[in-house]
Amino acid sequence: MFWFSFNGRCYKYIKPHLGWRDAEKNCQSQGANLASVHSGQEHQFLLKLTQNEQPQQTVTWIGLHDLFFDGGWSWTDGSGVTYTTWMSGEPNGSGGNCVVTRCSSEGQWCDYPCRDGLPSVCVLRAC
Ligand SMILES: [Ca+2]
Repeated sequence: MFWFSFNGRCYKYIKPHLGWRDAEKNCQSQGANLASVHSGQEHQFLLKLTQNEQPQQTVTWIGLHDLFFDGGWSWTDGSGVTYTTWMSGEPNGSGGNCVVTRCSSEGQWCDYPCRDGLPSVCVLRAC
């Protein structure tokens, strides 16, 4: 699996199913973090990237979580939460403090149980 660049950052789809914390650790081992998303264009880019790697709609970890306190969303790469694209009715807090993309066919987000083993996307700050 390769890194793909968009707007000066690089993204990689991670196929093996990992829990959210292990997915973040796996990204960190490559000098990266789970992906953060800051615009509709970046969201569309990530959706296409994940669709190319896995055509079937598959919920996929990104770096958003509210593990510090309920509803206090933050990105693992330390960037600010300036953009969100939640699926209707989400986040609903049911079982989950970690966030997936591709929850809907448009790739919108849901909060999800952090322990679930899922594919993920890493982002490198520079590439
Ligand atoms: Ca949810």
